[in-house]
Amino acid sequence: MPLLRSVRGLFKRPTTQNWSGLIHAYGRWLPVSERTPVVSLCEGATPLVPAPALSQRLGRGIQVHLKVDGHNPTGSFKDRGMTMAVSKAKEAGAEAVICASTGNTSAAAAAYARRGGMRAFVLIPDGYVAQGKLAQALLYGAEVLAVRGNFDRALTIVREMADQYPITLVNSLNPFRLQGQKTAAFEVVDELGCAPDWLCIPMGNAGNISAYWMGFKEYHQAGHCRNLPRMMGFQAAGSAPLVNGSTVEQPDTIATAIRIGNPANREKALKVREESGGGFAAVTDEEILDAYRFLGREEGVFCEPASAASVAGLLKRADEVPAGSKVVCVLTGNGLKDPNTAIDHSGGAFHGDLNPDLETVAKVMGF
Ligand code: AN7
Repeated sequence: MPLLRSVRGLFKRPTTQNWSGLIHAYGRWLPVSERTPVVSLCEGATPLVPAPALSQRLGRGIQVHLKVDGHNPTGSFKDRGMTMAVSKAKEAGAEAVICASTGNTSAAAAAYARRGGMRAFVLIPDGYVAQGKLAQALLYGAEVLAVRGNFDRALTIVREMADQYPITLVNSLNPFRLQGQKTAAFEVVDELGCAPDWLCIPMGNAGNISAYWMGFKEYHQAGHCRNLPRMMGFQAAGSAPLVNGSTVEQPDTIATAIRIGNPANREKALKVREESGGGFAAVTDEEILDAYRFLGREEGVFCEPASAASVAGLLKRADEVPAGSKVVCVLTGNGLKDPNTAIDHSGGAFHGDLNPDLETVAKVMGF
């Protein structure tokens, strides 16, 4: 049956054959050894999806791809960092991990810590974590501590906790987090065959932009790509300390994942901007929601609001993208994380309370 075999071959994604997580795939680039007990949920190898509608909207031969990191096991890029941080914590004999989180870090920390046989403590800003993320942390078996205060306050507390008690911090201040996250840049280059001209990414604590840049630089140095991207970081206008150049005491945005006023990786991020010739900009909640809906309706991609900031930023700075450029927008988290924002802001057509008969249904459908 040669035909059947060849068709089967066509539908196989070569990169996921025997894929058993990013530490196995990229171990030689990571600070691990044979003694490291790898805690993995087969994270990584996320799709780089072409974005034809977005490319057409930009015009001038610009090609946009979406790095859909919401395909990771807990639905966000945090899994890349957490497989490393938790494996190294286990190697060091840790029995518990702690993080502050706007939601995604807590979900990832909970999943990986429990899989590694450790306890997980997560501090979240009470009332400002999307429903799906809270559900995950609880279901994975973390101890969830919701504090009256924002993320920045929670991070201060967990840093002090990790200083004073035998518990490992797994926020992006933990250097193993960024090591794991840099593999996303490797995957982009492996798939595109080069680095993009522009890399658009949302920023909260600015760990991910720093990790991507580290990955691109390492691959470049090793001769895997000839070019390096301009790193374009985007923040929500109501919480844009890296754009304004100063801490925001009361950060505010619909994109709760990046509702962060005092970024932990501020210095690193400024260095990335300088070294890459990149730029930072703020996007309003309205621009974020426009990009969020556009991705859903025109590309069939459902990301969370914070992730859409990368596309909102690209659209805002579109005039500066050179003709013929390759652009990658990082979609950091899955849209299902935040069903409430989707339902409230989809602009979708919902016809409720209908009589259960053919006539009614046909009428609503316009027949
Ligand atoms: C979907 O989960 O900080 O600039 O505590 O969840 O590396 O902080 C989340 C951050 C972008 C920003 N997109 O990344 C947390 C947390 C999503 C995110 C970011 C986050 P960084």
